[in-house]
Amino acid sequence: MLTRTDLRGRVPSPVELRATLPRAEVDVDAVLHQVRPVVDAVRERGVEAVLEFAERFDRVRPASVRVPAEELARALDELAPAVREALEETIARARRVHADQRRVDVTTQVVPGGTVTERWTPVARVGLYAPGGLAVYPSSVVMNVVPAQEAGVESLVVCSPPQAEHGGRPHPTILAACALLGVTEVWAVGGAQAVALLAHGGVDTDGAELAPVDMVTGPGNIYVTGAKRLLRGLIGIDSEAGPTEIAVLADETADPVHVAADLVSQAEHDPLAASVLVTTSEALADAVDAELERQVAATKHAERVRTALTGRQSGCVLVSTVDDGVRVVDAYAAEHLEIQTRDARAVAGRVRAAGAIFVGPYAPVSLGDYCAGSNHVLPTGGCARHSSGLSVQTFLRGIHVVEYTAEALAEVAPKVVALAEAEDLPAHGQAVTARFGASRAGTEGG
Ligand code: HSO
Ligand code: ZN
Repeated sequence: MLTRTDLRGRVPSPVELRATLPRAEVDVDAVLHQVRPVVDAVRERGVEAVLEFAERFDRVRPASVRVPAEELARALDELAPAVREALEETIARARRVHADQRRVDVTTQVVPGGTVTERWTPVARVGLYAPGGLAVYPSSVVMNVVPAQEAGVESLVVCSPPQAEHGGRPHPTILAACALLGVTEVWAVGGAQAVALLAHGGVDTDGAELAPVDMVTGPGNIYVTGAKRLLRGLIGIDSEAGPTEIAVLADETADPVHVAADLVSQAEHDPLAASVLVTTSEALADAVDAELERQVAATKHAERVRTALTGRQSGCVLVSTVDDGVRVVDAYAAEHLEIQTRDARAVAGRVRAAGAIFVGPYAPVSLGDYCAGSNHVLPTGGCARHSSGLSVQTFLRGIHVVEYTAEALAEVAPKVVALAEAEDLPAHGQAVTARFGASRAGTEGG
């Protein structure tokens, strides 16, 4: 089922590797001409425009956009107890991991009397987007809200599309997740218009205000991503989310049933999802293929999964050694990487590019999607080469706080002046010497 690429007996160059490895092509720029008028309309006409787009795209016109507090509480009351318990466990585990990510301020004494402190300060107000439609993921609400809360973000607002079958409110499990997390501000708005409303702020039909946010995070479709691309700068964003990806690096010790199940699990998200097997064992590749046929036939979303697995973004790469495999998965930089080899932990230690690494036979990606404690908002499309997943750090800014005494400044003044002159910026030097020397004495004298 997986298209094979045989790299045994040779180690391709980095350029060749990039050209060889399968990857989905998502052209966000191609939708910008559709997204721009939506963003402009919301900037100019606020909630009025939001309601028009709701009618057009979501086929419902909510009476108001802000979700009343009692509806959040009701959604939680009506949530199935098993789902509530599972979400509570997810939240508790994620909180433990993310609480440990908090940073302490560090003060460096550069010279006697001269210090620089890096002060970690949370973003003041954050908007979190939770998709509706095909993908209703309360788990993603948890993965966005928990790191923001643990970072100390004081003001949080969640946006999610209005649903016709739920009276123009977001999906009830999204509302219930918000209630469990202690999020009290939820607005029923989706798509590009949600990102625009968060960025510009607006006033609801009943006068309730949505204050503009400093940052928007959360997964969404290509229009949401397009709006983030257009509004980046006015607001901060997390990395642009593309279709989900799993790569499995396996040798002959891997269990083909597990490997196939994990490849199917992420293919279930999206016909454009990528499932990639990198292996030293042709026998394992054959066994995984046979297992995929069996498992795909039996799975609920068989059509979507088959499209993903047979798409050009998925495939199987044969390599000579596990270390060659590490080179391949590094070049691919998967959102999720599983290591199913002998000495899996040591192999994982040699990997340099992945959004998250799942080590050994008992750490499937779907554990990480829900209950590992790790975050599941991770860099896709090769962005794991330079970016990390969502964490407390995403919501913090490190502010350098500089404190120097007169003596410490005087001591370094000639160096500031020398550099200022080398850059032909004499006023820079003057700003230092003005504090000492003749002109200072003149001022005091006058
Ligand atoms: N695998 C997805 C996250 C998710 N899975 C949500 C299930 N629900 C991207 O990491
Ligand atoms: Zn998933």
